[in-house]
Amino acid sequence: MTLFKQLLINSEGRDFVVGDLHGNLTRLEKALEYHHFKPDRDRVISVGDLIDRGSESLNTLRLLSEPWFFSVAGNHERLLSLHRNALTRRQLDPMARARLQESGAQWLLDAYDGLNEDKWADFITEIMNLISQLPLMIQIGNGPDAVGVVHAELPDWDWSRNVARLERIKKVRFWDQTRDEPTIESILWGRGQFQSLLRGDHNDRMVEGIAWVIYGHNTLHTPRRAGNRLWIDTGVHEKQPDRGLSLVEVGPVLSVTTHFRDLRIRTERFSAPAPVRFHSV
Ligand SMILES: [Mn+2]
Repeated sequence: MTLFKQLLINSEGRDFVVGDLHGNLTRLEKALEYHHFKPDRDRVISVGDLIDRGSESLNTLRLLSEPWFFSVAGNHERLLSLHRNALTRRQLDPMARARLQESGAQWLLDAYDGLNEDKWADFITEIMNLISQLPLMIQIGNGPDAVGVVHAELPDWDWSRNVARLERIKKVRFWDQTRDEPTIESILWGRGQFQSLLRGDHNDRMVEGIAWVIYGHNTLHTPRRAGNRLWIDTGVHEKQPDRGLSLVEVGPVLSVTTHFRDLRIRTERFSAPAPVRFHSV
């Protein structure tokens, strides 16, 4: 198994790509209710960062056992896996503990401090098993209409060249090793492309070989598009009224709905940018 996952087109129902959940399962359930989500035929694909900061981290991660739920990994899942040995042996050093605390993993540290030996072993085993299923890139559908899902950014501007990078790395090896994999870590951690977008650079730049790429990781007030790239993390874990959870209904036009904390709901539609014309020589 590789770190790339392809989902066949969902001809029976709808697909929703959802922004960073950060332990806010109830907010997702409310949003899905609004969209009349049908678990027997619709699907949810998450951009990663299921855990930390919110109070429902474990149950949000457990969504991975649902047949209708899929996710790429985010840097928060990766951070736990980088500390897996120390966590499993219960030998966190103060620096690792501070790093986890800073990233919002108090839910995990509470269990680390509070559970007896057997319960902790079960707890950490379940978490690491769930995390190590995660791919780093998901492709929904096939051909020119396919939609890509990635947590942070792509190291390459051609979709299939990124897929090729992942296919060189065994999934088990990636999740077992406790150090970074330099050729692909920007998929989980990168912020450079988003920062250049904020500076106004590369606003129309396209990722070749795919209709759309949807990202989380960088928090915005409203979803933002540049070329065929779309960022949808609108900060569900933040307390401000104008932050919320965004979902993209996948189709010929992307329909993006943001469910704000103050209960406002805002929907925006994005049609595919004009295809690049090729001249035959
Ligand atoms: Mn992130």
